[in-house]
Amino acid sequence: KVSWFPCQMKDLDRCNLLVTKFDPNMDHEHPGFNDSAYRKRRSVIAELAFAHKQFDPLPVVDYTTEEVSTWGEVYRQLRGVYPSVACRQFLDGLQQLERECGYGEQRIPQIRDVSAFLKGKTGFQLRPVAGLLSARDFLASLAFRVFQCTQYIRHGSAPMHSPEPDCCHELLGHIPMLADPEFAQFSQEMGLASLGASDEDIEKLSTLYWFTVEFGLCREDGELKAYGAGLLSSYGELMYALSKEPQHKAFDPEQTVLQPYQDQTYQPVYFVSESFEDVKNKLRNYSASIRRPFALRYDASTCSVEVT
Ligand code: H2B
Ligand code: FE
Repeated sequence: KVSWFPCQMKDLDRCNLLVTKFDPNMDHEHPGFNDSAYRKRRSVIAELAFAHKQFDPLPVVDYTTEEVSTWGEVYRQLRGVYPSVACRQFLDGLQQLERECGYGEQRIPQIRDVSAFLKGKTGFQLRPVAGLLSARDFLASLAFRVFQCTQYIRHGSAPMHSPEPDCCHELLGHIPMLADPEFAQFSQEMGLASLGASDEDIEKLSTLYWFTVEFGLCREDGELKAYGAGLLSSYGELMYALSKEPQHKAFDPEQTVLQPYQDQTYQPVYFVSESFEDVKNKLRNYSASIRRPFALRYDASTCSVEVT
């Protein structure tokens, strides 16, 4: 039996299953667990996401001085090391965001502005989400070039690490990459491959996503660089990933899907790609090997999926 999947953009309103694993209200280890003001603020921002419907204007958050200061701290530290550790496509994207979209230490960019920017670059757009989404719902949105984006910020006591995605992770880690056409293309292809896939195949796609989009490394003129958003938004893991400590393996989907992944601490293994072209082709071949009882076609003029 094939599970339900979205065929049009407005169907994404149903792709809202949250995973409460790292939620500050449920997880005793969360740095905000004992801070009632933080938890209250989180529910206000979560409400904005719950109330959002596709095609509504994206919500604007009036960030507090404290939130902006956490952002500034994260931005300053990471920005300082990007030129030597981030891949070229990331640096290009970030520079454009700084020039055209108000990125900087002084303010937290609004997803409304960022979404308009991305739409003009690669057709990707944002949609607010209240927290960590199920892999199936998250991947399904990518099929429509929609990136589900959290708007809250991590707790001020732990600026260098967040157990769950937050606006630093999305805006600094993911958005610059989504401004790259090649990267946008393979992100959408992973999304399309996920529609109607079995639970086992969703698990495999989610592992691939993890080791590429979240924690991927690549070679650039012989040097190791980061392109994964989980790395580019965590100073500690970024430095560790590029050091001699972890194992570095060549990216190969057949092998990568079998690698168990770590969401509690740093990865013991990272996968290195030669180029985005290479990742795109390998993912495309991998997706073609996923067996489904039907075929799909994406119609870019209507942003809808046809089942054939
Ligand atoms: N949810 C949210 N809100 N942001 C993500 O980056 C994210 C997610 N990533 N759910 C997904 C899961 C990813 O780790 C894969 C597809 O499981
Ligand atoms: Fe992410």
